[in-house]
Amino acid sequence: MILTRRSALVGGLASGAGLALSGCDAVGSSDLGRRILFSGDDAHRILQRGITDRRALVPEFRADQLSPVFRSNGTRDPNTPDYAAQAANRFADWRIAIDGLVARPLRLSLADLRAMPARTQITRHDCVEGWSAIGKWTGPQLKPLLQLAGLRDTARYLVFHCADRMAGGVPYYESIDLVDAFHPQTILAWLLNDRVLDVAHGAPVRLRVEKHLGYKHAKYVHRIEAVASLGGIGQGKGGYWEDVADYEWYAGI
Ligand SMILES: Nc1nc2c(c(=O)[nH]1)N[C@H]1C(S)=C(S)[C@@H](COP(=O)(O)O)O[C@H]1N2
Ligand SMILES: [Mo]
Repeated sequence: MILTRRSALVGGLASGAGLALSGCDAVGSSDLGRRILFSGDDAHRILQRGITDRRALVPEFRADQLSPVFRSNGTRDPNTPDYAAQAANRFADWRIAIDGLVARPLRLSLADLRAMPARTQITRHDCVEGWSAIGKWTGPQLKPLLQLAGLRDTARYLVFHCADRMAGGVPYYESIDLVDAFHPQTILAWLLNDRVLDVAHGAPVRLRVEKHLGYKHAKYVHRIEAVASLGGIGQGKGGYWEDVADYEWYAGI
């Protein structure tokens, strides 16, 4: 499944604007690719290619391709007193903070997020535990929210703090860099398949960072913190699973 998406992506680019060699796999495995990589082509162009690839969109699907059931995985209910109270009140008093290295720290309500222009995308979610599902996600793109907050020049990563507690009481968290944060398909989803996001899938708001594996898609996000380094967060590897199970921080597909 994952390979399929990667070949679809590389294939899509190949048929596009002459960027056939965008994927590292493609570059490494073709003769022309090897010549470009190893014949003194300047590093800038190779870097440029990598960035272009990371900015490309992942495939989107048609409504008739939606999975009949979108599984839930990991935490299915944070079940803390605070979260339970918020959920009982249908998240009317819930706020999401955007802070850290920003000029204007924000606290936004669910109504604020719902009032923002939204993107809807039908994408495939790939969990490392061996299942995939196609779902339709709707919510504001992250980029305009970050522009509203005014990221400082020193900001390099966004940390997504979640409401659920994992083994040992440590909170789930995830992080992404600015290339992924500004990607058009990176959204804060509050609708799944045209319905208000349920608790099992991350209510009231979860990250969709479509170029990445499932564990990067933080559910129950209540704070987005802009930081210069991931060193001081959790155990410093950029995410809960990265910390406890050595999952890759860059989980690109
Ligand atoms: N806060 C939080 N986010 C999380 C998890 C979690 O346990 N807690 N599990 C991750 C994993 S491994 C996957 S595959 C997806 C599952 O999302 P879903 O429950 O909507 O299918 O959420 C990710 N985000
Ligand atoms: Mo997962």
